[in-house]
Amino acid sequence: VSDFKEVGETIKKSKRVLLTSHENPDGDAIGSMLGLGLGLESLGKEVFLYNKDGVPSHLEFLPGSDRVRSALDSIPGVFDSTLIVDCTDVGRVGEGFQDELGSGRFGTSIIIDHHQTRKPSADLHLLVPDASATGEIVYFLLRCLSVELTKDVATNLFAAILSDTGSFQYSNTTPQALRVAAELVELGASPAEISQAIYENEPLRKIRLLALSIETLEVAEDGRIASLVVAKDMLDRTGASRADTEGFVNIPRSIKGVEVALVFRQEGDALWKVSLRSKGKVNVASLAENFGGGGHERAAGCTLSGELGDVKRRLYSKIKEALCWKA
Ligand SMILES: [Mn+2]
Repeated sequence: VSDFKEVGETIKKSKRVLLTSHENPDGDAIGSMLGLGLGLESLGKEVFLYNKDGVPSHLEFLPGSDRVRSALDSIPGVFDSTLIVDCTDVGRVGEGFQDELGSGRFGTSIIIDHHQTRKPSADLHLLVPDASATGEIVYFLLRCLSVELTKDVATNLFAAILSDTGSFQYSNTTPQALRVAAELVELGASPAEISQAIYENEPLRKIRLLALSIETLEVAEDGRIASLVVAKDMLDRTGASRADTEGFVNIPRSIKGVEVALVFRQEGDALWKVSLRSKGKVNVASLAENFGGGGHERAAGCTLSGELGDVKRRLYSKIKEALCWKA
């Protein structure tokens, strides 16, 4: 469903608006939330920003990020509408949010996202699967609302699109994504400054964690599958956090001949969060769905319980099946 008009009308009528996105947020989640929030403020809306996990340090440079609160209790009152960006499943906003959503405090709930869903979970939905990022949808939504896009809004939306297209490298880098990005640069977004802030600002602990994780590099199926492991003790040894594993999966993916790349991140003694990436031959979203996860064709995730060797076997056998159909 992509009804800009109905969503736009609901937003126009709202005075007090809560914006949120998924837990463990990425550049698109934060950038599109901040861009939309700042844009709506220029329309005179009272805007509140919430993310369960706050803003990751590499995104703290984004204008407005200091206003994101990580405790819902610290934001008082009732909202006319609640905008949930970059997140089709209200459950991913964080524990308890979905239950509270029906309490009447949050007004009309609106999901704005570029992912497909079979099971919409809000009152209204603005879903544009052709969009490269939620930031791209927000750009058009703000235009529909006649918001004048400031440099701060442009910076946030550019960061959102930059993140979700992998710096304009992934298959979702459409002509429209590039046109919107060009427009945002014209409005004052600086590609060089934004890229440097996001990609050349890693905490040392993250690189130390990567060094340990790279030791676990493993290839299988004639080099068509490659994986890394991030075990809990590696986090302890380096002082790194789970969020520091962001982007690790690009290392096995970058290897010549690899079709599917994985990172196994230990969440509990026998609990593994798996990130999957595909170069295009295997649809990793449907693969992840076998294990209760999901995502995009080329980027997906799931969580499996069991001993690592067993978890790998179960996943690899599904990947092998998928690879069998492709030369
Ligand atoms: Mn996104």
